[in-house]
Amino acid sequence: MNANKRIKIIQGDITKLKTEAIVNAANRTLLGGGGVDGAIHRAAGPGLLEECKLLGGCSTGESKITRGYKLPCKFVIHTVGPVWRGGNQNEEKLLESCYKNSLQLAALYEIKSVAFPSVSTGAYGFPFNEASIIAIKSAHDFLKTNSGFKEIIFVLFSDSDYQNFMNIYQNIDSLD
Ligand code: AR6
Repeated sequence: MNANKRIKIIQGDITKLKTEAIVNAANRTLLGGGGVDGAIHRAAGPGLLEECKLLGGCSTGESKITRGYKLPCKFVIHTVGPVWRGGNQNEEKLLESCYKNSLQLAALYEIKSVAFPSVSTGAYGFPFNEASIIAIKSAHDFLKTNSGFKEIIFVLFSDSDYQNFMNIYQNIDSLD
């Protein structure tokens, strides 16, 4: 199926999703934090933290996988987005790596459905529009070469982020 038809955009709380895997916007310790990371750990319960403690942290732009514990999803893919430092610290490439590595890890585990939050655009301060373009292009590129992958869902927490993301998605060029 056409890559565009396998991209979904919704507004809501990612911890409620029954998709096979959800992605967590974590930090390098993988030991929890605020934002979506805090929400995922709260909803998953203490088993998630216990498994995360065994992972030895995660570098920026990389991803690691755990089970979902009390979450409705089966797996959590933890990725560490870059902190925005003005744009000259390789932030764009690192954010692209978060999406690519998370999707490759999903494929390795034979996961066919993944939901992403807007990585790095909260506490880490990455400009929303640029981050959204990177997210959409990375997802599209992955789907083009992974025809068996069912869907990539972008979950926007606030209504304004949802509206902005939809606008960007509808107006983005160079998706073939
Ligand atoms: N479902 C979906 N999206 C959410 C949810 C939710 N339940 N809660 C927040 N968001 P952030 P970052 C959105 O700050 O910028 C943590 O402390 C939020 O509105 O969670 O990558 C980590 O431990 C925003 O659009 O992640 C790190 O230290 C997006 O998720 C640091 O924050 C990302 O915001 C990571 O910062």
